[in-house]
Amino acid sequence: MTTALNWNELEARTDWHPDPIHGPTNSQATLRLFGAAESDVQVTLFRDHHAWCPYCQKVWLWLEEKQIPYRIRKVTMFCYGEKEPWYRQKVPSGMLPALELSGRVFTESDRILQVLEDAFGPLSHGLNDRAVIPLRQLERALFRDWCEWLCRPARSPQEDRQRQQNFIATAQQVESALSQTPGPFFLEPFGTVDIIFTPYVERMNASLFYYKGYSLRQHHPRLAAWFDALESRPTYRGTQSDFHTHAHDLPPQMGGCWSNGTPEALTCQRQVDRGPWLGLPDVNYDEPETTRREALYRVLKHRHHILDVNPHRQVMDQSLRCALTHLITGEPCPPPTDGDLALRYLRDRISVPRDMSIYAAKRLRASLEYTAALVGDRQGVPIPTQHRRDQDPAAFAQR
Ligand SMILES: N[C@@H](CCC(=O)N[C@@H](CS)C(=O)NCC(=O)O)C(=O)O
Repeated sequence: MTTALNWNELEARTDWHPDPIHGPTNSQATLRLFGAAESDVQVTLFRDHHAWCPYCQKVWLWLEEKQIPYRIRKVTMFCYGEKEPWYRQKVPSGMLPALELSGRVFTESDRILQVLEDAFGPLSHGLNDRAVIPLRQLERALFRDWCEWLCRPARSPQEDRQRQQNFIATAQQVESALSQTPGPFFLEPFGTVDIIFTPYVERMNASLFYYKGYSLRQHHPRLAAWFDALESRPTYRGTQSDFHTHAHDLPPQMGGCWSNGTPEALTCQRQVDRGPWLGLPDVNYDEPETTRREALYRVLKHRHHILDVNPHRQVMDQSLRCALTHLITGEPCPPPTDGDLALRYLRDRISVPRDMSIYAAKRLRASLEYTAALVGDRQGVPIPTQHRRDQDPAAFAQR
């Protein structure tokens, strides 16, 4: 057992100093230059603060892959806060993403990709290439079967299984499309089609595991190889989310996600919510050795607000220092009474990649849970499913 390090001692324990503008793809940047001068930037991407919006991820990944210098302005989604009035003036519907290019504003992610393609050239294959169009249609078919299975309550276990069969049949068409090329991607080389599939297949992987006990990576080997190949790209790693984030960001966005209540689903849910997080099939590359220091740096940066929003504010300062002490030293550090509630509240609200990378989040959740368990087994305030105003970014953004 050890005692908690103070904030200065914790500050001294991290040498993680990311460069959001010039470094690898990351969700914190508000400007990306790829070697260009700031005065050359012609593009602004409007995307959501939390990096939850799948259509935003599509455009974001495209810009990163093509290395187009761009600015990022972050906007609040209806499900977690108030839409910024300045954005309503630009885009009256408030919908995301939007893109500004040479003074003109475009919405609808496919239209945006077309505009980008016209201005900067395609990312390997063009959106209207003969090989691309049927694959885009296949992506929408998979999306529909996923929505049907996940987002509409089944009247019976048979109905749930029927929808599962429909989804699997379409996923097998995706498997067969992936097997048409010798490499892991849809077409050679990596390009537009992979980007179009990425946001929702990532969300399918997370949500079907959590709500249906179904692992895409386990049942679909070509999709598993495709994920592995995606994860070899720093661009994807920078936008990649995890199971916990998606399991809880999707319900308010999709109008509900329905568990089939099977023992497999309940086991998966428990692991996603309570750990162990290492070993979940949401990531398959090796853990970098910097992840604990990254997690520490990110918490320190926002610690005042993390303390302010905690419902157990009075014990959170010491409890959090205990968990961070464990994170960085590996030593158990018991928090005060009620530290279990305070720490589990934060454990449930780490969002990937908004706050940190996938492995950093796993390490932080593990230390929060380990430290919480030293004083109690009570769970924190439940995560809402109708909205996520517990995640309102307004106060973080002001800082
Ligand atoms: N068809 C649109 C769909 C965009 C869309 O549905 N965006 C959602 C977020 S994923 C949105 O902006 N909703 C309003 C909000 O949540 O604030 C596209 O491809 O861009």
